Amino acid sequence: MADIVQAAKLLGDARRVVVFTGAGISAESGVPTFRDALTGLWERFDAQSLATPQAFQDQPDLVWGWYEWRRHRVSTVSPNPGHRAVAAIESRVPSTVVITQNVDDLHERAGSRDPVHLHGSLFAPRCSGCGEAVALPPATAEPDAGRRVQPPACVRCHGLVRPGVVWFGEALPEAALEAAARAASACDVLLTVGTSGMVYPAAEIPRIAARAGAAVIQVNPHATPMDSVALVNLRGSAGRILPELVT
Ligand code: BJW
Ligand code: ZN
Repeated sequence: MADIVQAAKLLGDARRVVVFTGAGISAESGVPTFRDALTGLWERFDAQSLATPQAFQDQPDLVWGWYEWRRHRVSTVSPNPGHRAVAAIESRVPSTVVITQNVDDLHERAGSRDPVHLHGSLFAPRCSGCGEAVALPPATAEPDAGRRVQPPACVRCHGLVRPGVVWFGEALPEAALEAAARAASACDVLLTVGTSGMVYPAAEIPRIAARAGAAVIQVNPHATPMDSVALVNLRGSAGRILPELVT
């Protein structure tokens, strides 16, 4: 049986589905993947070093400038057929749980009900001192790529406002991680889409599902460490393969 036919049958027969996504699903919308994120004027920096509490402590204006540039980028793009296919899976199988590592809001804008965000959001900044949530004005003007931008100060404690994302070395939001692990251990099919599967503990989620007996289907144009976990590997872009899976 062709892999795509086998995957569509597994998905069609499933009663409990988890869709686990990474940066690749947003690539065709024009959001660079994490490991390709530093393009253009940002290319002299290293994403893995910038996404750390240490970088924000040492150079808050550099880190805030990067996130403001990304917040603006995301707010100017639209969900693609991959995001819409995920929402279509949810419509067919209402108990579907969407778990994303992405900090964009493209699943929500495609119609996904309540995606679990394991790594936070570009749109939920908070004070680095007292933790208070901070509302920012819409990202209407694009900061120059590569430009430093001073983060705003908290009105309560004057601490620096930081992006509401999970950096390396920080704990994932407990409720989100628990919900993700619970859904993964109870599903029939887990569809993992557009993730390098290199960042933990998120990369455990497909492994939890496989250990619990679920069929793992992977969609990615390239080989990843998840190849050996997946029952079916669909090599190709999310925007092309996912709509084929739900037709
Ligand atoms: C397409 C496509 C198309 C392209 N269609 N596909 C165990 C072992 C080793 C290390 C660790 C471990 N456990 C923990 C660690 C340390 C660390 C870690 O994992 N390091 C690794 C690098 C080795 N983990 C942490 O530090 C985590 N915290 C932690 O463990 O805390 C412990 C603790 C407990 C209690 C108290 C205190 C501490 C936190 C990890 C946070 C990760 N955050 C980031 C940044 C978020 C903000 C931001 O975006 O700036 O999250 S890192 C980055 O990686 C981002 C992503 O969500 C995440 C995953 O990346 P993703 O989505 O897979 O993207 P890419 O770019 O890697 O891959 C894209 C894929 O798409 C590729 O495969 C392409 O082929 C594919 N693709 N086009 C389909 N059209
Ligand atoms: Zn504060």
